[in-house]
Amino acid sequence: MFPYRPAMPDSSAVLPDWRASACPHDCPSTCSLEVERLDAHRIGKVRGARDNDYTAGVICAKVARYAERQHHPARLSRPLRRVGPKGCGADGFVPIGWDEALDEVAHRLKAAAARHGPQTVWPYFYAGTMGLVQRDGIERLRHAMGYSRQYSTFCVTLADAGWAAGAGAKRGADARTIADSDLVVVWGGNPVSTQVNVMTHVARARKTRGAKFVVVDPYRTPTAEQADLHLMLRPGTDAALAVAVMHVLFAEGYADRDYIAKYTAGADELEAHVAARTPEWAEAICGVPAATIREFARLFGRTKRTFVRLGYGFSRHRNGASSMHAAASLAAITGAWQHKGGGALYGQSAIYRLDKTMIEGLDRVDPKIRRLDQSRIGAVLTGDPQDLAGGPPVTAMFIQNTNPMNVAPNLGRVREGFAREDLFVCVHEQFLTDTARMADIVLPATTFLEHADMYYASGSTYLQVTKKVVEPYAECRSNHTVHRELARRLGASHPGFDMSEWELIDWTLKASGYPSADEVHAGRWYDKAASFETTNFLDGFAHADRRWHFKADWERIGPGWKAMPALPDQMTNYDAATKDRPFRLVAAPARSYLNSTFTETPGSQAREGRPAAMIHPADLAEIGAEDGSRVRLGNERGSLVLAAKAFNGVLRGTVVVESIWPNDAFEEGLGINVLTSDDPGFPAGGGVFHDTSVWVRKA
Ligand SMILES: Nc1nc2c(c(=O)[nH]1)N[C@H]1C(S)=C(S)[C@@H](COP(=O)(O)OP(=O)(O)OC[C@H]3O[C@@H](n4cnc5c(=O)[nH]c(N)nc54)[C@H](O)[C@@H]3O)O[C@H]1N2
Ligand SMILES: Nc1nc2c(c(=O)[nH]1)N[C@H]1C(S)=C(S)[C@@H](COP(=O)(O)OP(=O)(O)OC[C@H]3O[C@@H](n4cnc5c(=O)[nH]c(N)nc54)[C@H](O)[C@@H]3O)O[C@H]1N2
Ligand code: SF4
Ligand SMILES: [Mo]
Repeated sequence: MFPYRPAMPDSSAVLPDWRASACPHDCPSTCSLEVERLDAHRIGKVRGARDNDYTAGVICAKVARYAERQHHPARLSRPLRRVGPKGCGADGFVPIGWDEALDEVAHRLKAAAARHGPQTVWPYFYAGTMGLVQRDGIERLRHAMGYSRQYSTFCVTLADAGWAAGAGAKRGADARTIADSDLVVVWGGNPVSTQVNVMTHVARARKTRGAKFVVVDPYRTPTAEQADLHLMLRPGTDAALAVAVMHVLFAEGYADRDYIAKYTAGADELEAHVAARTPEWAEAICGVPAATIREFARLFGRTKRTFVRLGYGFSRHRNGASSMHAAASLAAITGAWQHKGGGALYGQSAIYRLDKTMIEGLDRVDPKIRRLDQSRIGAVLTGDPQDLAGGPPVTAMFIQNTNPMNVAPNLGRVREGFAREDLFVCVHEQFLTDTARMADIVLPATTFLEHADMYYASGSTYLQVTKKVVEPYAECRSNHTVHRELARRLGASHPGFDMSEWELIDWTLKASGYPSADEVHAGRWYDKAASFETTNFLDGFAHADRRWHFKADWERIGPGWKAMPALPDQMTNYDAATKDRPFRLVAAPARSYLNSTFTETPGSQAREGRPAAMIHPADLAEIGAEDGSRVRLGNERGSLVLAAKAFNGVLRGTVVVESIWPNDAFEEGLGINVLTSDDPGFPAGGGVFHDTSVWVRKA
């Protein structure tokens, strides 16, 4: 029985008071939560909703311990002004009042715009919260003021491009049907760490159907540990692997010719193209033994109900869009899409079809205003003329929901940019992050338990509307409140600034054909799932010809299309190992952190220990190091020192550093992204966080 009950006045709260909410963090699961409310200011336990059939009562440990974060002694409680040098700790900040802080921010943004024009101001945000009102409302302020636009490239750009090339729209098979599969392939993702709910559905398939479970990943992740077969490949070589699997599927009669004729385009050319690309050819590139590639291809070919869960990780390479297109194409060769429990899923964002005009101020977008690439923040702030698109320097920033001084690539250059004395920065945050330390003014932000919002899931089909569970901590204010306060001071007008959070949610839902905010909230979630026929594209894929495209039309997707192979193939333009930089670094997410979030909570810190470089014992021996040695990793961008961890769950030549640790967890004060490149991936940009060659020496 679900113990949720409607809100009661505090005085009568004798029984545990569980309130419904949704996880706001940047994770495809967007779990439905139940939060124990101890009183108007304090929460107790957090658990997953059992009667939501995607969450199914399971959430990750870091969110189950949310009280640690919510009531953390280091949470920001008041607006702060920096009096110490840029990058200083809490000691270098003094508390100020909200009016003084907001007046100052407005004054500095106005002064910057008066000097250089409005495009000198760069509002900067990402997905620290996935709530549409609190995350995306900054866009309304931007567009109403004519500030520089942002091209958001940290996360999904490469994967989106690769999936779109094949399917035409970002939607796919229903994750709940994983339970009906006979073979589940997790390709380039690590759901045990990054979206635990996938594993619930995999466990069901294994238990009830004896399903096989295959993982494709450069290292033995906690997910790979559970697999029947782990294809341990070199980073950035997924296309070679996928193409060799195609070779076997065609050559050994596993291709579903009827399905291919009805639902796909380009199969003849593809078959001819892969004929020479044997498992032996792929082994030389990806490092997976040819016999293992054949074994996997035959399993894939024999099984009708094959579900491919595509992660983001393998797309974070310069060639990642091509890898995504190649891996995603396998299900269209065997026709797995026709069977319940078959098909592929990368993300469901396209199913929700929300009208975001009011939240984002889309009616005020001026396409003539330049768009600055989020991942190129180092180049933008250090004045690269190409990145500035011929416009003025960026001299003022307002930052919410992201921590670029830690998570952005080419971190040395990012720090150089933030260190500029002529740059004004305001950061609205829950904690004094590495980015907040570079700010002139820091504003304290509410958490998802202290404001209303709406969320949709990428990994499932649920849309959720939430209300605050407790009162805002100390003087914290929501993002929306700050947008309104700044709009008033800056003279930005838009009807969205006159609405409450709830009114924005309600407007958006009604304009998009959903029930009202109150109705969706009362139902706790709204399932946007389509019929099996539609989720599995049996009524056609989302291209004009209704077919899966084996031959990608990259020109429609991005300006870097000329570098792309139209048919799935191994692209060579990535940061391959060289004699000087013989290792390939994968900077994968840590299980107990979520990007840079939760790096402050004691439970997560205790589980993660310290930053470590996981290296094959034979490689360690070759550099004269051993388990626990201090090693230095470096390349042309910089270097850093960390502890070596002998690990035989990688191929030789691969190094894995789970992240994203705060900068001060490292001896020299800069984190792992000092090594990662801000080169845009092909063909439309995108962060290449796992595409890095490095040297490793004993420190
Ligand atoms: N605990 C935890 N959960 C998270 C996050 C976190 O930081 N920590 N981050 C959240 C965010 S923002 C996102 S986008 C998602 C991402 O979730 P995932 O889809 O899981 O993607 P990544 O986390 O980037 O990487 C996952 C895996 O990709 C592998 N990988 C890297 N390069 C390659 C390659 O070339 N080929 C193959 N086959 N695999 C490769 C890595 O080794 C890693 O195991 O997770 C979200 N959830
Ligand atoms: N080395 C390496 N780097 C990576 C990655 C990797 O795999 N390896 N992954 C990349 C990816 S996929 C992503 S998505 C990015 C993500 O990087 P970020 O966007 O920085 O992600 P988070 O750490 O989740 O969130 C940032 C901040 O948002 C704040 N926040 C949360 N809710 C609110 C709110 O309601 N209001 C305000 N004002 N602030 C809030 C949190 O306190 C947190 O400090 O990192 C990228 N960087
Ligand atoms: S698994 Fe993801 S969505 Fe679910 S509680 Fe953890 S971080 Fe939130
Ligand atoms: Mo992400």
